[in-house]
Amino acid sequence: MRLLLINPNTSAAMTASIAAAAREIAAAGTEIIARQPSFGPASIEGHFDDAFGAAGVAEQARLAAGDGVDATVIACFGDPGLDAAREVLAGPVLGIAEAAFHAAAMLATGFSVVTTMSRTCVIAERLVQRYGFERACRGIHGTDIPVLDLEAAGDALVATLEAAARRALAADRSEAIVLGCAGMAGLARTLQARLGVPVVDGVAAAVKFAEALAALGLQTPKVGDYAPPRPKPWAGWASGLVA
Ligand code: 2AL
Repeated sequence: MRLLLINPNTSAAMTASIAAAAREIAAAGTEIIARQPSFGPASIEGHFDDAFGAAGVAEQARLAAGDGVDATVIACFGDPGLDAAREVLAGPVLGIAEAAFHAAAMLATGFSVVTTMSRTCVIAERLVQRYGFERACRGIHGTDIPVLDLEAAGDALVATLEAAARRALAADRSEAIVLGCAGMAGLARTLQARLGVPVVDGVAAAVKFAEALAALGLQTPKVGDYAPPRPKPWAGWASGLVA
């Protein structure tokens, strides 16, 4: 199957590392097609960044429509542009936060999210509410690690995440950790070995769920809420996308 992996930020290094993590976990027959927006911020760490990330996901989803993509993963923990991508793509579209919450809730009665900048906690909190995981998600914890610092994750950074996860597990009385950034994809196994509880990376979870949904022959419904966008005149730089 062909799996479109959209990194909603414009860091080429992060797109490459997310794609590598996805290829490591993907089935032998899964081709990972990694894309990033042609515009927007190098990392998504707040509402303004998130708005442009969503537009960038919409751009890349629209450009990939008709390319024979079987499923799509949006690899940023805010799941920006998820609904927009579902309107223009036929196959299942999964956000990594959505996938990680589902996986963690299937493993443990309660999980904690350990994320990047504390200011992104509200974005994650709103996603927990949107997806209905208020009972299972027992806490969301910022580490104030900037997203782009994850690209060169050394021992000190991993130790910071481990310490934050330990505090979260104790304070929240939870039994699983969800990593709150696509840039943490390569760290899940190390942290899981150290913590002794499930550590869910949303990129890996979304890739495996996408493969499962595609294998089940399940698609995004093209009626009602996810019907294709209605044709109408567009103005400005994005008009080429809808011509
Ligand atoms: C993210 C992420 O996954 N990618 C990005 O640019 N920002 N998430 C986050 N909580 O900082």
